[in-house]
Amino acid sequence: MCLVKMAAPRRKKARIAETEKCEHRVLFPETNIFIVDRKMTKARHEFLQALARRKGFAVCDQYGSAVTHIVAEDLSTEQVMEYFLKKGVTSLYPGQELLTMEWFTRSMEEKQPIPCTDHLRLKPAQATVPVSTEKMTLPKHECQRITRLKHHNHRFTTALEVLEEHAGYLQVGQQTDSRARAFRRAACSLKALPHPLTNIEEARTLPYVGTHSLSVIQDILEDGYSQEVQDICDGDFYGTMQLFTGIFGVGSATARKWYERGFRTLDDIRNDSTLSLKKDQTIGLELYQDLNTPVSLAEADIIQEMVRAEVQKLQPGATVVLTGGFRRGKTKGHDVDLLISHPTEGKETGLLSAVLAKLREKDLLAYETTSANTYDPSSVSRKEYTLDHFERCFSIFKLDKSLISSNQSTKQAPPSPVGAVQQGSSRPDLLHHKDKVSLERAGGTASFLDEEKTEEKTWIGRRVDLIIAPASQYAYALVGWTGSKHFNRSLRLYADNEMNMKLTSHVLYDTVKNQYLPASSEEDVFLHLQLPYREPAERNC
Ligand code: 8GT
Ligand code: MN
Repeated sequence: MCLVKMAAPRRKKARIAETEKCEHRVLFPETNIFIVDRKMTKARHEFLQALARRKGFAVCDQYGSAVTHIVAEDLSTEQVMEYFLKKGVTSLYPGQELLTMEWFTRSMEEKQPIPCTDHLRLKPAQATVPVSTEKMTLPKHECQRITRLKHHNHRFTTALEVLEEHAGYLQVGQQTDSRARAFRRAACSLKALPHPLTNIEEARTLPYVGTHSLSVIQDILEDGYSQEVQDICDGDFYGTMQLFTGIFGVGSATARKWYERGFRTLDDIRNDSTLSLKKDQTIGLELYQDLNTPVSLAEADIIQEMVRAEVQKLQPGATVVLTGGFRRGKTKGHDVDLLISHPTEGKETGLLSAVLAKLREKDLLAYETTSANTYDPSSVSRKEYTLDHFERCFSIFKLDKSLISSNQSTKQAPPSPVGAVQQGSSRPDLLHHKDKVSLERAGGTASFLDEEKTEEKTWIGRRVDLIIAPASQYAYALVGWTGSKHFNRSLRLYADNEMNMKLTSHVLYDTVKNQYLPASSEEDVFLHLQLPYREPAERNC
C-alpha cells in the first residue's frame, strides 16, 4: 500500500508529520491520491496531503501503480504529463484519473471521494490556457481568478485606477461609490488577463468592463493615452484631493470640504485658525513627508521584529504576522499591518495594552489610538457583518533612521502617477497619495517641518496597525487583513451569492445549515467556500 512507501523523513518536522500520517485511519482503501506539487508551494502541498489524510483518504507520497487519483492545481493534462516525464514516467498506469483541485476540494467537503465526472477531469492545454486573444472567459468573481501584482495590462489599469480614485473623491453616497467600483472591477478583469489586451473586441467580452471603461481602453489602444485621464491628473481638484487625503486622519469628505473652501496647499490648512483639527490630523500634517514616503519591506520587517520581540517576552508562543500588501508581495506600502495572535485561545487577552506600554516606555510611539474588541457573534446574521471588530491600535511608530540601510533614501518622492499614465509605464507598487504638484505644495513654509527641525529628527514616522485576533478567528482575520480590499469584497460577495454564507474577518457562517464553519488555516477558508486556494500573491485585485 502506498502509505508505507513514504520516503524516509529528513527533518524533525517531517518526522512529526509522518507520525501523524500513521495515526489516520484509511476510510477509502480504493482511493489513493497523488497530489502533483508543480505550481504549488511546499507548504501548500504538505497542507493538502495532511488534510486528505485527516479526512481518511490514502495519500501517496510517490507516484506508482497504487495511485488511483492524480490531482493537480491549475495545470493542463500536457503540463502534468511533462511533470511526470521529468520524473522518468513516460505513461500513466491504466485507469488512473487526472483530476482538478475541484474534485479534491469537493471530496474533502463531502468527506468521501466524489465521482470523477468530465467536468472534474483535467483538460488539455488549449481548453485551459487560451492562445486565442478573442475568446477569453474569466470567471465572474475576482476571488475565483489569479491576480498578481505584475500583469500584462498596466497601461490600461493605471488609467482606470485614476478614474476610480477620482470617482471616490467625488463620492457623496452609494451612487458614486458604485462608479468608483465599476472602474476597479474593469481594472481587475484586465489584471487577470493572461496576455496584453490588443483589441477592443476582446475588452468587450471581459466581465465588468462597462461603456465608460471601454471608451478609456479604446483611447489608450488608439492614441497611447486617455485625454480624459490626462485632464483629471492635470486638474486642480485631483491633485489637491490627493494632497489632502494624504494627511493621516483626513478622508475624502473633509478634503473636499477644504477644497471647496478654496484651500490648495498644506500651508493653507496649517495657517487657518478657524479650522479645528483633530489629534490625528494635526500629527498627520506634522509628519506629512514621513507618512507620504512609502514604507519599504525592510522597514516593515524591522518594525515586525521590534513588535515580535516585545510580544514574545510578554506572552511566549504569541505570533506576529506581517499582513496587508507586504504579505501579497508588495515591496512598498503605506503602512505596516501586524496581526497578533496566540495558538491558545484567551492568551491574547491583555497583550495589546501590555505591548503598547513597553513601546511607550522605549519612546517608540508618536501617536496611538486603540479600540477595544467589539465582536458580537450574533451580528453576523445582521447587515453590519462586514465590519471588523478586533481589538486594535492605529499608531505611528518612530523608526530610528540609523536602523534603515543607507541605500534606502527615506526622503525620495515616489514617481508621478501622471507620468505613468502619459508614458503608459507599469508601476504596480506606486503609492497614490501624491503627485509632483502635491509634493511641491506639501513643502513651502511648513511650520512643523522647518529645515532645522527635520535635521534634528533622528526617526521617521511610520503608520503601524496592530490587530489582535483570538486563535479561533485567526484564519479569517489573516484572510481579511491580507487583502486586497477588493479581493475581500469579492470573497464576501461570492460567499453570499454563490454559497449562502456570510464571511467576515472573524467567521464564516452557513445561513442554510445555520452554523459557523471553523477554520484553522487560510486553506480551510477557501475549502469551505469551495474555491481553489489562492496564494496571497495571487490576491492582488
Ligand atoms: P498598502 O500597501 O497601501 O498598505 O495596502 P494594503 O496593505 O493592501 O491595505 P490596508 O489599507 O493597509 O489594509 C490591509 C487589509 O486589511 C485590506 O485588505 C483591508 O481590506 C483589510 N482590513 C480588514 N479589516 C479592516 C479594517 O477594519 N480596517 C482597515 N483599514 N482594513 C481592514 O480585514
Ligand atoms: Mn497596509
